[in-house]
Amino acid sequence: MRILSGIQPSGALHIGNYLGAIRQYVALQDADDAYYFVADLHALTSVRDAALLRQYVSDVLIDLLALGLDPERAVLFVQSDVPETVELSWLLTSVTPMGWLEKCVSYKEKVQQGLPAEHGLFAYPVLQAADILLYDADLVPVGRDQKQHLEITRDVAERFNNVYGKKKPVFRLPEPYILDSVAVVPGLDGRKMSKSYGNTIEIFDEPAAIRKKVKKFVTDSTPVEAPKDPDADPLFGLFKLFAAKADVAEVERRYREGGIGYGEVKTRLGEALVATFAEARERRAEWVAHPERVAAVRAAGAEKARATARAVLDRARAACGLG
Ligand code: AQP
Repeated sequence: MRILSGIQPSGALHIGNYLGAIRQYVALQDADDAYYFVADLHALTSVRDAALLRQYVSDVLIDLLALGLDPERAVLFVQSDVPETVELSWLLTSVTPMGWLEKCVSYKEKVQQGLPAEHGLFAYPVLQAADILLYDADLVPVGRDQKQHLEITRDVAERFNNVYGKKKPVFRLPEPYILDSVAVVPGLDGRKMSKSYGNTIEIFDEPAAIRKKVKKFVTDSTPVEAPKDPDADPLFGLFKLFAAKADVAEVERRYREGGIGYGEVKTRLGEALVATFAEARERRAEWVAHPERVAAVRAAGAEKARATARAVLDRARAACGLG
């Protein structure tokens, strides 16, 4: 079983990225053949400052290492270090109907949010299909926002197989791996936590900044003594994902009975977040102090990823008559 997933270096990683994706990356690296990458080519659609993009790539690589990805167990690489990706993307784009991309929700949403309607943003799902198909991935751990893109990847693979691989399929069809409990982690305003909504809690902010941010969580005006429905409250939803079981049970009971205010829940959530990432914060400082080790991880990952990618790209090129 081969696992593959990527994460954009378009800003600091947030706890939605962690719960929705990175925690699964770490869990799956032990049992399986895993490839994880920093999707810098994708970030070009939103980050337009070269120095900043370099910084984000380095930060995300370090964040992934700090959060527990082990380069001895998983291949950790940067997308643009594998130029085969872009070539495969063109082979795939040549068989992708426009209509499939036109129906993508994420493109429409980003344009509505003010990103320019550029071809890179529009064709993003094809590049993503190349990312996945290039490694013969079986399983792709992602948050629910990526489900539609995964469906497109499968459709594009099937279409390529139908056009060029009638005797023997060229691409393996991947499956998404989405955990229901963390498929959409809520942000400070109750919508999906997302860099572009400005409602994120960053994993590696300073503890004081994390505590302060959590205080901004938008809540209703139900008084402290009134009973509240924990299942309908995004703040409790987040608390449940980070706090110890006994604390969750206690807070849940007090929600139902009345007698707990949102301020207390926010304070306790802040503490739970700081505690959850304390060890990772220490590991992060170690990696930051040794940039040469990070560079070595990146170079080794690129070499391993390219070897796998080359074989698949050659298969695809041969199938469609190139070379
Ligand atoms: N709120 C979330 N809940 C669950 N999963 C999430 N992911 C992101 N936000 C949540 C998952 O994290 C992985 C990497 O995401 P990404 O940074 O590459 O892109 P994204 O999904 O577009 O993240 P953002 O913050 O929402 O960025 P913008 O605002 O730039 O679009 C993916 O598996 C994603 O599902």
